[in-house]
Amino acid sequence: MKFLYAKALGIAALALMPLAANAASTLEQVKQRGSVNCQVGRPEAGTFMLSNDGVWYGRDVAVCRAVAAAVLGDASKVQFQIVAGGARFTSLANGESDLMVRAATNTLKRETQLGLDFTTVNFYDGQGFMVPKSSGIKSALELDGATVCMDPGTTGVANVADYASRNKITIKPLMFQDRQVRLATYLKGGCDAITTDRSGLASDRASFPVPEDHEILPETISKEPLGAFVRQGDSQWRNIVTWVVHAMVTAEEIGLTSKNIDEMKAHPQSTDQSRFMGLEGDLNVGLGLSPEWAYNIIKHVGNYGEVYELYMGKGPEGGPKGMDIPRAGSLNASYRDGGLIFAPPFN
Ligand SMILES: N[C@@H](CCC(=O)N[C@@H](CS)C(=O)NCC(=O)O)C(=O)O
Repeated sequence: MKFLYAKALGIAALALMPLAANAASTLEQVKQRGSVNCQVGRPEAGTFMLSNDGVWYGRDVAVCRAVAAAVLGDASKVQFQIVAGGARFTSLANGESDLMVRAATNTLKRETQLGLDFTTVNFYDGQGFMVPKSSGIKSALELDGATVCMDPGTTGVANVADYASRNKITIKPLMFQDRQVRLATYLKGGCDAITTDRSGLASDRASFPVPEDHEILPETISKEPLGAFVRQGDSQWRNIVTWVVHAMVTAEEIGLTSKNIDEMKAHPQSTDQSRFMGLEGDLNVGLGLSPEWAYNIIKHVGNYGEVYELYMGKGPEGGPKGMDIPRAGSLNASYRDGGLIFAPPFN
């Protein structure tokens, strides 16, 4: 009986094998489709913004574009997809997107219970609080008894509970999934403070009628390593998304920018530059991409530092204002300057 059962299972497994082997990989699907399906958040300053003529740009959008540049040689070949915050993980797990880049934090639970893999960090954030300056509040520790507006589907909820418990204070959460409602409630005095990742607070503040009237308090109450998620079970695609971000970091480390890369391609300064640009070696082979994959990212999107300055830094000259979050001295500085931005070696 046991044997028969095992045999039946074996046959069933065999019957399933050709199906699995034939299922197109994410890379093949993207190539066939000719575009990358990339889930981002609703337009907000810094991370995922939409220009008046309908072009997406921003810190997280740059990761979508870099993947398209690496895989298809064209950073514009991205279908940007927005789903409500509460559905972001299930939508990706169900196959609607090839990747999701929307200020999502890597956590043990998310990486092990949702059928998803985290790739790598493109921004180290941490949760903070913002209050109206008129409140006179100067520290999060003064929020004892305060009502704080937050998004129910985020890491922020447990962080606030943990922070309150550690500091023996009481914080009353007021949950609104809809960002506009959350911000409107805060602006009308419906809650004493608002909380989310600090870069999210900067972007919330940028949307206020008088940003200077609001203060982000000094305490950072959590670790929020943000980056792209992909579906579990396709390690080639996971490698592609992961190493696309590592390539942006590496380019900065070896002195390649969107502005100088053509000149460097004509006159490489070192063998690591040559290998990176696909002039020698075989770095592309295991990824299943063309030798120009990394060159295309830097040429069409830029290196890590360039993207940071455009969206999290000052912003382009004459263009939209960046979030003005200083990189120097922060976790997002290069490891050479004491930060955590570090790409593993390419060889
Ligand atoms: N890093 C935190 C917070 C992320 C966050 O605030 N996400 C926002 C921006 S994408 C969101 O999804 N809000 C709901 C929405 O935009 O629909 C997390 O991963 O939970």
